[in-house]
Amino acid sequence: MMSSTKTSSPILPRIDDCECTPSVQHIFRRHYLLQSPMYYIRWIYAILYSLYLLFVLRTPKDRDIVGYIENTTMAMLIRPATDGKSGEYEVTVCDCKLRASRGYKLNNMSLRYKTGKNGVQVLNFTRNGVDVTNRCEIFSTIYFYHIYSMHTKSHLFSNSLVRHIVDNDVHTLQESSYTSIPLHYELLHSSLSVLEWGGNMSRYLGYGGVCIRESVVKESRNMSALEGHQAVRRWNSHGKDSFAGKLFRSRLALQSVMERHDIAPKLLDALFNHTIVHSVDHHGISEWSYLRFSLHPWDKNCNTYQAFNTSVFRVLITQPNLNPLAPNTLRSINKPFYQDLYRELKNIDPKMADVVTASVMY
Ligand SMILES: *[C@@H]1O[C@H](CO)[C@@H](O)[C@H](O)[C@H]1NC(C)=O
Ligand SMILES: *[C@@H]1O[C@H](CO)[C@@H](O)[C@H](O)[C@H]1NC(C)=O
Ligand SMILES: *[C@@H]1O[C@H](CO)[C@@H](O)[C@H](O)[C@H]1NC(C)=O
Ligand SMILES: *[C@@H]1O[C@H](CO)[C@@H](O)[C@H](O)[C@H]1NC(C)=O
Ligand SMILES: *[C@@H]1O[C@H](CO)[C@@H](O)[C@H](O)[C@H]1NC(C)=O
Ligand SMILES: *[C@@H]1O[C@H](CO)[C@@H](O)[C@H](O)[C@H]1NC(C)=O
Ligand SMILES: CC(=O)N[C@H]1CO[C@H](CO)[C@@H](O)[C@@H]1O
Repeated sequence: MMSSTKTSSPILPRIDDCECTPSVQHIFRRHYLLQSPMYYIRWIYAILYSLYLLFVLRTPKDRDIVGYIENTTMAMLIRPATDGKSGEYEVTVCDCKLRASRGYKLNNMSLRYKTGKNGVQVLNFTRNGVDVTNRCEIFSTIYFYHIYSMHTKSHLFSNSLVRHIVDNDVHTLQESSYTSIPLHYELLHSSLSVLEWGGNMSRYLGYGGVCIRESVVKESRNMSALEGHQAVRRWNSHGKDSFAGKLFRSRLALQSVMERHDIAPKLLDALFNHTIVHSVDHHGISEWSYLRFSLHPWDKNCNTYQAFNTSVFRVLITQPNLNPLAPNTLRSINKPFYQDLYRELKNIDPKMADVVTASVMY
């Protein structure tokens, strides 16, 4: 049962509310003990595996670009072509605030593609008003926008949600408080972060995220791409078994499980992003980016060193990285709420249900 609500503050999208205040100290301790060592262990694996991958990865093709967009939260931005041509779709981003190293800035981008009997075809792509035809650059630009803007939005409500769970002692959701706040603290303040800080990059780990931290925080303040339920309703039009359709059905499943377990309905969207959207999106990112491309969207081609950097980044940061002894997946938590949710998600897609975690863990 939900305990009485001491504070009724709304759950807010604040990525930078990640300081170690007294009430969340135990979560920082748990994170340093159980989750953060996984990055050091996995680093060795990432290096070795990436050396092998250099021999097998191929450059992105049109179907990789479209597959990536349709099977990650980028799917939320897909619209039928404005001139109404059937089978043609557009993805358009304006007023983006993201900056990359070496002084580059992504202001806007627009992709148009076609699906049909002969497979998919990218028709045109513009970035900052300039046409780009190189498939590597197109993929890399979309990847850059997705991980630092769209995906980041699934992290945004987590700090506030965790503080709500802790401050109100919501026992049913205890597992949903793990790791998220300390993880965000490390991303925004640690010198080991994968994000650049004033153009500086961690020298210790040897992988190279290329986005500037301050620009990620700035971009995260604009949630208009996710305008509440409108966005959610639109997903259903993609078809029941598309990525977006499955997310739509998962949200309904979460809603009914929350009702059964007496969890305040106001937590729905935050909890949805924090558990299902975040982990399923990570899974999509890593499945659809086993390719040879540079992390920097303005690199004209991808040399061996850049391909290696990208691969280390993917294995270490985008691939789900969990402590096998404390994975915090729904499946592994032997408590009624999480087991109930796991069962419902399994009816939608068993593979998807297995990757969902109770909180933002990586
Ligand atoms: C892409 O091409 C179509 C016609 O082929 C054109 O109408 C549209 O404006 C172009 N889009 C971009 C972003 O260049
Ligand atoms: C896109 O960005 C470029 C500059 O980077 C700007 O000149 C252009 O007007 C922008 N286009 C749109 C549609 O906002
Ligand atoms: C970035 O590195 C430069 C040169 O090493 C240093 O002077 C500067 O203080 C660093 N900036 C930050 C924000 O750490
Ligand atoms: C690869 O990562 C290292 C370490 O962060 C970075 O210094 C380097 O610039 C990156 N190289 C490329 C080509 O992205
Ligand atoms: C927020 O992002 C949307 C596109 O996702 C854009 O149209 C809008 O202009 C942005 N707003 C601000 C204030 O940057
Ligand atoms: C996250 O929550 C917001 C606000 O409740 C919601 O509008 C949005 O659709 C969710 N984001 C994603 C990626 O599902
Ligand atoms: C693996 C997977 O889920 N692939 C899906 C990617 O998106 C397309 C279009 O929505 C689906 O048809 C695929 O099944």
